[in-house]
Amino acid sequence: MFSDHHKEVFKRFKGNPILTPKHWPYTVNATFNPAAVRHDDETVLLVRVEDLRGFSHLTFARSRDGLTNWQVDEKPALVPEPDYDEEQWGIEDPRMVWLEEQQEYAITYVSFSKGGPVVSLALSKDLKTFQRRGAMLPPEDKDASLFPRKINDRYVLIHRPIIRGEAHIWISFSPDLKHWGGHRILIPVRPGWWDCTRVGLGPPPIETDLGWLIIYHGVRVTVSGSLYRVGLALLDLEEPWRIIKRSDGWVFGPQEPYERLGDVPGVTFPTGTVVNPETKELFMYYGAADSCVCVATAKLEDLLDLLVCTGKEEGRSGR
Ligand code: BMA
Repeated sequence: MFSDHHKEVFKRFKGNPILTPKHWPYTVNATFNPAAVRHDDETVLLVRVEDLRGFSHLTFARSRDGLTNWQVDEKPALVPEPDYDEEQWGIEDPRMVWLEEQQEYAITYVSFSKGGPVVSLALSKDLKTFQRRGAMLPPEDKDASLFPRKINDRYVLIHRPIIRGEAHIWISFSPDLKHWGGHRILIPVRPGWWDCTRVGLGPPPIETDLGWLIIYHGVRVTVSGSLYRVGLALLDLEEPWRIIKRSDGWVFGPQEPYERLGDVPGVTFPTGTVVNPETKELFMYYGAADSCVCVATAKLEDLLDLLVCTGKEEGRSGR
């Protein structure tokens, strides 16, 4: 009835958590939900840092092996900008992709407007200077990332609006990163399942020979709070609104004390991956219990095998 494939496909790094407020050169409450890229021979995390007002900003931490010896920048890279209406109460949960065609990084992050959370976009060629593009779509919206390349000449965005109280993952398209259309539901919540209350994109989509690998979080509300677990899906390479496969069960979830104890217990929230081009090992960076940054690894091949062997074919979405 249920395959053992799902068990232990990810291995937690023994040195978890890799980043905590103790690593910060200034006083902070929590460090979590980081974007991740490989840049200049280093793994670079753009970490969400919550200050003692409860507002978040984004700061870089770097490591050669992506596991140890993290160097945290003295100063934040992006702080909420009062000139932008939607950045009054902090900026959170970045996702970052390298746009090969235009040789620049796209950072999508959550900021708070008077109307609720929105997704904002910043572009950067060097991770030192940032060009803010403002809010992409109306509230309420979160958990967004661009695909690393245009598909059929259009930028593609995965995001998670809340509409009529429903929190499904959506996909949208744009010719210029400004005007968005073709909106449709991509990965819906599954009533009764572990991902019944809310779903949201985790790290940016990963291009593989079999399709775009999606790592997403699914939420179930219980009597003692929300459980944030992790599932997988595979999207068609050229028609990314089409789900080829979706995992039945979760492949990762709160287990360790650092995932079960913290500001928000029971949360594993992946937001960045780095894939080693030689070994095809995938490093998944995640926030644990909204308190610290952790990493778990998996073989890319094992994740795809799991989807191909046990995933369900969902057919066309966007009903
Ligand atoms: C989500 C986001 C994340 C957070 C998670 C668990 O809605 O706000 O930043 O990690 O809830 O609290």
